[in-house]
Amino acid sequence: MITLLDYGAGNVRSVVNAIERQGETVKIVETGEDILGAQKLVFPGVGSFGSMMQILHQKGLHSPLLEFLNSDRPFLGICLGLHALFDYSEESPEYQGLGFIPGYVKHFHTGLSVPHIGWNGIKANQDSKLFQDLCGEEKFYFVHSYHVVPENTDVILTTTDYGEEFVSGIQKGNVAAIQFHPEKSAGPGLSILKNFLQDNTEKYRLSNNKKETKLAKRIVACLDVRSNDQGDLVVTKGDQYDVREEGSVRNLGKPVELAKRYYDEGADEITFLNITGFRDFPLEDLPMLEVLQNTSQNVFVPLTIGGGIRDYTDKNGRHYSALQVAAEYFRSGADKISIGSDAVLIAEDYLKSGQKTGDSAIEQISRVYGSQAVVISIDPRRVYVMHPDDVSHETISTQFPGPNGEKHCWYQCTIKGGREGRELDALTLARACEELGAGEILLNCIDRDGTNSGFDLELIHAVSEFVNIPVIASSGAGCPEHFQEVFTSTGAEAALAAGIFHRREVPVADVKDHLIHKLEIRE
Ligand code: 1PR
Repeated sequence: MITLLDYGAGNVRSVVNAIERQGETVKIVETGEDILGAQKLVFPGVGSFGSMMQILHQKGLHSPLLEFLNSDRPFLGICLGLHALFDYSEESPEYQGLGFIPGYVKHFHTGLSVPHIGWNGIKANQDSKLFQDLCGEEKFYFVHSYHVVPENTDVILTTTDYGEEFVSGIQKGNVAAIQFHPEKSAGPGLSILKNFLQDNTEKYRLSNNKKETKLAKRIVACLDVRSNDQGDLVVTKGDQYDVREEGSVRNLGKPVELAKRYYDEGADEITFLNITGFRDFPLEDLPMLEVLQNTSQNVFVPLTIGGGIRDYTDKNGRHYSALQVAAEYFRSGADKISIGSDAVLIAEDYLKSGQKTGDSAIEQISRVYGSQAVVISIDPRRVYVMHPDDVSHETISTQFPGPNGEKHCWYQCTIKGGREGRELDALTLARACEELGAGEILLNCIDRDGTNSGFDLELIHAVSEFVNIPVIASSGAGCPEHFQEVFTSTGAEAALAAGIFHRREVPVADVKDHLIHKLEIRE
């Protein structure tokens, strides 16, 4: 029996699924007594340090947790569950941590994109039972903006490199905690959990030498999902956002099956986009929640869900906040949520007032779940202009002149799946959402969507230079070379495709095989 501390602000479902995959049963902690009675305790932490410590105090779990740690029974902290062990965090300096490990939690200041999102390696600083069956070359999934700084270096279990060498794991007796998410790190992550769950105390050496670890470029498989005319939830695919073929919604397969196939092929992340979310209400869209629940049982890489995340009033006049909608998705197994149309409207209000209200979906969800959980999906289309001064938008000079020889263009944001253009450009939207707390940009392109003609490199380059958060390139991938091109000529940290995977034109594995000796890739 494994006890798992769920303080209510994270995706514990995936951790439960990963532990149950090892044949163990999980008891979710409800009370302090549960903690004190636990043989082994797993503490997954997602969200913000402040809200975590606040909830632990409110639920009376703070002292029992500290008592458990001091009893030296087996403990595994994950991500924020590592940060909680320290004295305080720069993320929420007004809150104290557990103080079990002297030291503090520091924000990244490395000049690289923050959050640190993706697959990176670990270097061992001591032997551990957690390292059984690992060779030292594995990569694990990180998603965080802060890292721990222990006063005593003896507790350091692992370090990782991201602009600077940071502590990615600690071990003190039977208490261990890691920055990365083992439940989202595919096979190597499942091995770490298996090793923690075993009763043996033998320690293993991680054989890798101290060579610098590198963050891998991510290959993301995207599943645009909607109900077809028969009411079944299907994976569809637009051609420049038009998903109909001979009058019917294109049906390219079942969401859970396709997601599992892409995971098995090596996809680093899976994204579901509920493309009619702008008009349907996701919480009534139970099939979408079931898709997430079923997928998270067998897919152990990060899941992003988008579509319809906004404040909503149902037909009975009952109001739901975007935070409630997002919370339902997180409880169903999502690690990140993606906001499309509502982000455009939120940014327009913010840019007009110059004020942060704290009430927008972006601010609320990033405050509770952390900025790394909030992705902004941008649906832009190219608009040519003769001169940059003809518009008040951020423009670029383009190598691809317009129909009248225009050498400049801007990228107009749209909402409702491209149906409505707005007086806002993609670069300004991306920066505004970053200022409001978003952690990542999913940068689509209506002109390239479904065309197999390659990514819009000019758009992706311009946006990734304009913000300091990671950018996922999307739309237009037609061959593995397009992925190499977007990674070598833009700052994109991830590249997403849909059509070539669903139409079985290019397997995910072929993309990775093409890149493996050219770029840092997770094998
Ligand atoms: O506006 O918050 O409800 O979110 C709606 C979400 O659904 C947004 O993320 C929006 O991008 C997406 N969406 C809405 N309508 C469509 C459509 O196709 N009619 N999908 C749609 C847009 C973007 C990617 C696509 C890539 C890769 N698709 O999912 O797969 O462009 O395509 P490719 O590799 O096949 O070229 P909200």
